[in-house]
Amino acid sequence: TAVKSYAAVDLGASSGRVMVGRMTPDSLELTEAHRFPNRPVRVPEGLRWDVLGLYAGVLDGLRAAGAAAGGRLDSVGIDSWAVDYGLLDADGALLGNPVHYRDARTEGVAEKVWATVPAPELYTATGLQYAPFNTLYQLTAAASSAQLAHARRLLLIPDLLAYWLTGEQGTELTNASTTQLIDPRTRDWSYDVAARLGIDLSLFAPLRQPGDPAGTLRAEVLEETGLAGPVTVTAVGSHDTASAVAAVPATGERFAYICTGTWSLAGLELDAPVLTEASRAANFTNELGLDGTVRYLRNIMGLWLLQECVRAWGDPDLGVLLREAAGVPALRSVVDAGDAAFLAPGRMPERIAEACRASGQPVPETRGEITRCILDSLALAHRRAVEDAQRLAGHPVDVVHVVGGGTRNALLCQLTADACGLPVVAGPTEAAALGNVLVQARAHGLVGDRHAMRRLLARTQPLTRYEPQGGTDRWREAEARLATR
Ligand code: LFR
Repeated sequence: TAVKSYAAVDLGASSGRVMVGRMTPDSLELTEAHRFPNRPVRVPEGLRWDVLGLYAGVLDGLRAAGAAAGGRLDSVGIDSWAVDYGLLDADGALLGNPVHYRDARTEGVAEKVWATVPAPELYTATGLQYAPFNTLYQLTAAASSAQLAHARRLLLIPDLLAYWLTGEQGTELTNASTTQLIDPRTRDWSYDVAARLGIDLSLFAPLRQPGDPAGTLRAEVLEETGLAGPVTVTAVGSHDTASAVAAVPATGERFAYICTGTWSLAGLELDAPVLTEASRAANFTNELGLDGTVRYLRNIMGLWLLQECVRAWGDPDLGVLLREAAGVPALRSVVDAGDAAFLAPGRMPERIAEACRASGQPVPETRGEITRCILDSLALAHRRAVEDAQRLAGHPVDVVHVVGGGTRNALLCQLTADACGLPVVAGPTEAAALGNVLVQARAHGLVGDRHAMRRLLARTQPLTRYEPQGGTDRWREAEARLATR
């Protein structure tokens, strides 16, 4: 059988990469063609994405991907972080640099939105957990801006890049579901919410589903990348977390997943949303996945906490830090890794120390102690999310799949197994890129349904199993320390 080559553009909050998946119906090999930094830039107006820099990285990546695949790509797919967008004017030109979701402009905006659509009603209508950066709040924050007044189109980040590559506009559904403007029951726009909040849905291009064709690379793009045309762009789960969940190598139904990276996204794949008041109070979200599935999960601050400390410390060697952390006694102090107080950049070691002091726990001082506090806190937050999700959805699990960057962190994987009291299966690391590749392959008939995709992953990807150790009593005790704050 002929080998097919699919390029996956996968943009994370701190780096972008273009990967090549070489596939036959029963083999899958992923290689990295190009990796480039994604550095947010602070200008006087606030924190912005350098989206032209990212697009240049994508073009470099496609050139490298083509070279790796002998000049021919069968398709290209794009995924990135969620919620953020670019605005286009009537000529189709980008109006300014997309605002970063960690920008402060949404402070205090939710209360205004809730005055019009009460939070419980907003939850039943959209299924989304409260996060200050949901597109709905960003658009409300920007309501009187000159940019929005001039905007004729809003494209989410992966859709914006797809537009530049192909000239065609669309709004991919999994990522659209993070805007808080989609009804998870109908999987269509939440017309009523948008109307009441004065959000113009005609700004959005028509919805498209993962697997839909999304155009072909423009002639100029072919020329710039040296690719032989025509090259199709295929819509994938363009929310990186949707692609990562698609690549969870589960073999049954009774599993939880944790997509680790800058964030930890911990939860379940369900057939229907959970829109109860208890679910809202627990801040669980119902984002949309492949084939009518719901990604029922909670956002946890994730390795962002550690990345920000490492940045504050002037980039020491991560291996050394983790070895030091492994030598620190477990669970001396923990912080609430779900707390939005950790969202903004800056002063992270101090903020973690302050949180420990405020909850009456020993204050971690050395880098090793702070790193240990972060890893224990993440494992604890993983435990809470996995437990809460099972209870709220009535969907018990007997294994936790950890995918994404955190799979490289053996201590975090072991602590997560210990805290959950369940085996952890870690891998694949490049889950988002693999999910991206597999949805393209499926659209082109190379692999069957999403269960077949998972079986192929379980067979072809290196996975590491961690058995839970030491009982969960000490984790329950640590949990109580945060609850009584
Ligand atoms: C992970 C992620 C999360 C989303 C956050 C902000 O990369 O996409 O799922 O909540 O970034 O967009």
